Amino acid sequence: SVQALAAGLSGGRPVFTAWCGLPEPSIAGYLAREAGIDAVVLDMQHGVIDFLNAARAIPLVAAAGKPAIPRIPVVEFATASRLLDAGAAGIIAPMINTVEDARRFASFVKFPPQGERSWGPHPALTLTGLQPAEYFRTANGFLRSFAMVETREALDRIDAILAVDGIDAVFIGPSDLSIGLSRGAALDPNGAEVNAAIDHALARAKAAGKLAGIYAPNGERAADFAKRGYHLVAVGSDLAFLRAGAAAMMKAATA
Ligand code: 3PY
Ligand code: MG
Repeated sequence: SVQALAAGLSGGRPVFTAWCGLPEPSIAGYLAREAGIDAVVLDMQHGVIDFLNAARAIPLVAAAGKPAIPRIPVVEFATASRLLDAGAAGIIAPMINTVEDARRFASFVKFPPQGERSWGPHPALTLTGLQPAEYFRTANGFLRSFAMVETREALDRIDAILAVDGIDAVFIGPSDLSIGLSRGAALDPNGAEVNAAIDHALARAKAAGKLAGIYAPNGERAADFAKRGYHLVAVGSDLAFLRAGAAAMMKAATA
């Protein structure tokens, strides 16, 4: 499951990932068992998930045979290494706006000589079943780093961000991107300007031989992104799943 993300992303069909923000680890573990869900994001930026919640959720997601992909808080790159030690298969880093941000993020995801990740992946060794020397030799190849492009600055520099060694993918945040592209005038993640940027970002990632992921707030938008050709499509969130399920069931109950 930890190693499966890389293979899934190059499998010719999109990887659909649930998006968890609620702190109870079993929610991620249960969602990992739902049909159609290939992976689970643990959102430590805007979700209520702290390091311990994430470290406990990762083996529950792995027990379902699925990869866990935490999103770290802004600039907390050291947390990326700790989450990989805990058995995360990839990391999403928000607000990567400069090449320097991208380099710093990649350095915490990749071991030397590619990066500067410190050694100590004890839970990851248990989850993968790899011997230390083999994990060290292969981890840079199977762990995936997603640099979030969600500002005007980042979009302007997307080629340079994609060119950073150790950055495997860009990940589009349509909400922040809409705020940035409108210079703070509007939150409009479904607008024409954002949609054009979404196609542009995917094209640039493909031109660079790298991957692209994106966040979708509902199933319809997720299907749209999958059709456009995104490699990873996050469908969220756990709270949205809960509310949609409650609304549908209560509508039926009170009909
Ligand atoms: C955004 O849309 O800005 C995101 O970060 C996705 O949650
Ligand atoms: Mg965002």
